[in-house]
Amino acid sequence: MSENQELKRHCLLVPVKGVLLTEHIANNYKAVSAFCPDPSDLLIATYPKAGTTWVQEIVDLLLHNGDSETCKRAPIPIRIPFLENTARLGIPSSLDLLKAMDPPRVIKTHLPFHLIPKGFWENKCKVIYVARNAKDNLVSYFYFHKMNLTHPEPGPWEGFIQKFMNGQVPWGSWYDHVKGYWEEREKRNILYLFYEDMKENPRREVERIMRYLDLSLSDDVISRIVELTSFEIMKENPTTNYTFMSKPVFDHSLSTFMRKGEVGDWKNYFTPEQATEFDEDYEKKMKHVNIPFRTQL
Ligand code: PPS
Repeated sequence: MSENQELKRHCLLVPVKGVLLTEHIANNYKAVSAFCPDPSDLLIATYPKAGTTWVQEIVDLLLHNGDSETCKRAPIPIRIPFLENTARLGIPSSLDLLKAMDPPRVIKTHLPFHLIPKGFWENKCKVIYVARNAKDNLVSYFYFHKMNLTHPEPGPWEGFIQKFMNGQVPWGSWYDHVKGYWEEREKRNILYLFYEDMKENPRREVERIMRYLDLSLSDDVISRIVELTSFEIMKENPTTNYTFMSKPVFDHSLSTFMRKGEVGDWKNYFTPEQATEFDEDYEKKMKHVNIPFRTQL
């Protein structure tokens, strides 16, 4: 894409407390940081493209006893507002949406741990964090940059790898993000999930989420939720596949939101040299933590 087209996207990245955010979200941060949740509210936090929508849909179905019709009542960002998001394309700002909802509410965020409004910790809200291995997360984010016209143009693949490694992407460093929540997970009672575990055994992870939410659903309902949240069904579900959001926000002709949903897809994009360079850098950045990421199943 040419520089002119790049400018047309109007996507400046602005640092907030050391983390790059898109301009509209950075400008909204002061209001977001003052948001005070109810103790009954649940937060779903992720680095972008780690499996947010998947967990959102699982949680909504768990809270509605697997009732698929109720869970089609509205597109996912209306059912589960995206905390820091501003108004666009007929979807009101999330702070406005939340004002109009009675607790307990479920809220999505991509903010790193240190940018989460303090009220979530003061009120001891439950928090589910989902993490995905860096290489698959990066590939998914690269394709998302192509189709999300509110993100900067990703540029060539090789250059995007460098941007990701340097945290020069919206919501900043993947490394700091996954470490930030990992280090706080026990103290704050955060349920820390992995995308790869969900792919390996979705039922086990749905049950894990159910227990964290203090719910007890029948085996049949759990089976139904596992089926309704499969990649294939969510890809066809108009409330989860983001077809409700089109240009000038998402251009689905460039890449679909529900793209592949696989573990190990990175092997189709990284050259052996790129993988080696990435892994060497990864070892340095992650050497003080032992987060059990898996890059293949
Ligand atoms: S966002 O924009 O940050 O909210 O995106 P997010 O939902 O976190 O991530 C999108 C990726 O998750 C995949 N996905 C799934 N994989 C497996 N099963 C299910 N049910 C599922 N739902 C979403 C989606 O396909 C994106 O990953 P990629 O690798 O790009 O396909």
